[in-house]
Amino acid sequence: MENVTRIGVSLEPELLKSFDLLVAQKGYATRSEAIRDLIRNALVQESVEHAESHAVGTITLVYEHSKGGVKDNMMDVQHRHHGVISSSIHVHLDEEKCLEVLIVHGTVESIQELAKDLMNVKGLTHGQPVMIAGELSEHHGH
Ligand code: NI
Repeated sequence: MENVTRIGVSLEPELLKSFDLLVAQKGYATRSEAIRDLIRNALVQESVEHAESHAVGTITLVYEHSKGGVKDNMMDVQHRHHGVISSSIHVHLDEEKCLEVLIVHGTVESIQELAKDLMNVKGLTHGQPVMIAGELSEHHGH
């Protein structure tokens, strides 16, 4: 690997033991690889904690399409936040249930507001938005 700086890390035996277990479980080739991953995750986490940071991500929704206007209410929310939604994927899970995954981009705050409004739609089960730091590039047209 080019341009790397070696650093020393001191760990208590118990913590090291647990860490080595994690390394094995996650299938990392080396401790260094695992530590690099942990640091990257922490940096991404840190960046998406700022409301004004840009992020891309997904929001996963499950609902029964014929129940109590859920589809219309959800569509209203999606249209109100159209600037945040890049795309969506709809899968009919069975006769009643639909799975919808929204691909979102924008400030962390705008994604959280969309997720909050979706959460308020009765009959919609949803996951918290999954966000990673980043911005769609200009040529994607936004
Ligand atoms: Ni459907």
